[in-house]
Amino acid sequence: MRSCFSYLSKNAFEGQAATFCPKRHRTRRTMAQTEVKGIKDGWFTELSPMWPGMGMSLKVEEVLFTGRSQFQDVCVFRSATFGNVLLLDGVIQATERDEFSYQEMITHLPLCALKTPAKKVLIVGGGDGGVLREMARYKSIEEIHMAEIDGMVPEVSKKYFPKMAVGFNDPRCQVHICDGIEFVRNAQESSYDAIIVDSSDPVGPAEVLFEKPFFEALHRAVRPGGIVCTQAESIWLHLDIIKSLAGMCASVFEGGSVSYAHTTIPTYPSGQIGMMLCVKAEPGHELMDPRQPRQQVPPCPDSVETPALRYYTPDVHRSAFSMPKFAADALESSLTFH
Ligand code: SPD
Repeated sequence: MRSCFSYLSKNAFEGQAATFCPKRHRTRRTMAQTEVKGIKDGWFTELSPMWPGMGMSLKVEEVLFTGRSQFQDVCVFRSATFGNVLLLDGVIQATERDEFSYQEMITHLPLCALKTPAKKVLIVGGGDGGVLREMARYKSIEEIHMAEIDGMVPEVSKKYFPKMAVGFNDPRCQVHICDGIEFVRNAQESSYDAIIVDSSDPVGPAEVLFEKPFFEALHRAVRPGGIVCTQAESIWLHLDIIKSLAGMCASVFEGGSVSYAHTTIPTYPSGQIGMMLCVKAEPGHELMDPRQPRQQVPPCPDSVETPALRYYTPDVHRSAFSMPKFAADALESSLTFH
């Protein structure tokens, strides 16, 4: 098992100096000086066998950071029109311009669906801090745990994506740099109201986060009536993955429910990405339908620290579960509510 170290988020910036030294990595090189996989002639193109025959391109102004962690290549560049862009192993994780659509939806769909306000929540992955920023809006939440495998990601995010990483300052947040699967396995049974798995694609370090043993551990760790929400790829490119994920989730969350919701986002492959929402059965209670928003996201004034919501509304919540016919037909037998 990999070693795990934790810190309360308040101390994270001090901890950064001891554990993260950007000078060891290449920073602020010009395009001519830096060779980054996927960047050629001033353009980054995202190529992967997961979306064969296509590639999203962004014009690069400046490469700000490149590094190799124990797990993956990490790169940040300033784009011409989407602000700073975070790449892990050459795949876009977040851009300053459109990250909110994904971070808001993967967070507020599960938290607003809950019958009672969440008090204790877990993020697996999510090291860029976007989901953490969204969770920190809820005053009901007393504890936010994050289990992120790659310590380089939060540190890079704090430096190059300060508006996304703002939640690391929240005193309710405990960051654990460790294997998320081990963390969930060791969690107290039925202890979380909601668990959000904000993973990258199922190649490399995130592959295991799409497999049954991990979902069995998630099921154990979430409370009855609680909800697990995981990144679940695109209906345009990954119907096969979504279908087998939904089938596996249905077998693990037996007696509960499994639903797929989606959001639009221009810089993810095909401009769309989804989330699988798995509700744990609560004996003696009516099965919770996550398509209904029951909680409100506490309003917050638009500020430098935390921007007001830009994507999520209760109407968007309800409509996020409606799918085009081809996807609804393909997934009908695997989903509880659609
Ligand atoms: N194809 C990229 C999918 C990335 C999903 N995770 C993004 C992390 C943002 N917090």
